[in-house]
Amino acid sequence: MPTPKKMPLVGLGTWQALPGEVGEAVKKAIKTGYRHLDCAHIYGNQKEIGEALTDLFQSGVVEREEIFVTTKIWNTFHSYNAATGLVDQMLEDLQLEYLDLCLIHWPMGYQEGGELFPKYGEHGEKMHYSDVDYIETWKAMEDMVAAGKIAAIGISNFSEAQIKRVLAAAKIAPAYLQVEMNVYLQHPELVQFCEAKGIVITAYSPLGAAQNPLRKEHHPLLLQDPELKKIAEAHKRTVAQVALRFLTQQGIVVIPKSTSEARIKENFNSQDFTLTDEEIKTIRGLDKRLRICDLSHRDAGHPHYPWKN
Ligand code: NAP
Ligand code: SBI
Repeated sequence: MPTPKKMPLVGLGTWQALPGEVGEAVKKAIKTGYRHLDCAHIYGNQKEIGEALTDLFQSGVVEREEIFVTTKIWNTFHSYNAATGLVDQMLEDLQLEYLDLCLIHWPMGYQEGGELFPKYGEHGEKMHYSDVDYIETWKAMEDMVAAGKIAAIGISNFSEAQIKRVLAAAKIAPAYLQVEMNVYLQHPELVQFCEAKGIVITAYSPLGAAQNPLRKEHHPLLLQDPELKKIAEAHKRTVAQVALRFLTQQGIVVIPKSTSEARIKENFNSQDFTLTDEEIKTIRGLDKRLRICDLSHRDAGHPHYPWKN
């Protein structure tokens, strides 16, 4: 049975880390000191990550027990059999005997058995849904914990109401929630709720998701924020480091994505300074409740879409 570990406060994001680059990024990150990787089946790069991890283990750079690996069950694998089958496939792809954390990627299930994005419509603007309830997916993950294949389980992109539903049905309560969170999307109510329930939050897109295809031209760029720039200058740090430290100083885990060695290091070296109460207050005032990773244009009609306006 794998022993659950504490999730390290800074992890490496791997979405949009390209084939041919992601393995090197993982190696650079581990050599820099990262001990936490955020992966997902839908990113399409887990085989390369698995090869990089095996190289790192075989060359003695790091041991399996020292790293925390998260992955996620994609929306087309929500039924019990599909979810358990996918966990086995992800273990094989990542070349691991167990996952430290497995998340349900989104609460909405999509039609199973075919493409990862079963789209239709003249411009592929609609999605074939499945009516599988995420509670069924949760039960599959609980059984994979009992089978020793996963150490901890959690959810991603779930609303507070949906988390309450999982808590009510669960034998194993969710230990982690991954959501979009950064200076422009601070979720104060959700943070309070998770604290009360003992759920650790992981902030995805902690730097503002500049490369997310869902970002609109008019969305302000967090890394160019003038207030953050002033605070960064006062600490002789970068805006990215301030944005990450703002979250980790509250105990929120961050998973910035980078494939550049310099930025991988910059992001990791964001933990050895402290923002003052005054600076925290200023940054709290920058919240815009700006969600970039918003699928409502396509999925708002899904019965389990998390964010109803
Ligand atoms: P992010 O980490 O906020 O931003 C990544 C972008 O910032 C990349 O373009 C990266 O480019 C650049 N960057 C990284 N470090 C930088 C620095 N120090 N200075 C300037 N630019 C920097 O956005 P994200 O990729 O959306 O989120 C991070 C991770 O969260 C993902 O990789 C994924 O693992 C996870 N995620 C999960 C979900 C979910 O549904 N659960 C959704 C989105 C993301 P370079 O690579 O060129 O450095
Ligand atoms: C993908 F692989 C393709 C599209 C896409 O859009 C929404 C955000 C997301 C996701 O669901 N999880 C991510 O990390 N990125 C994604 C991933």
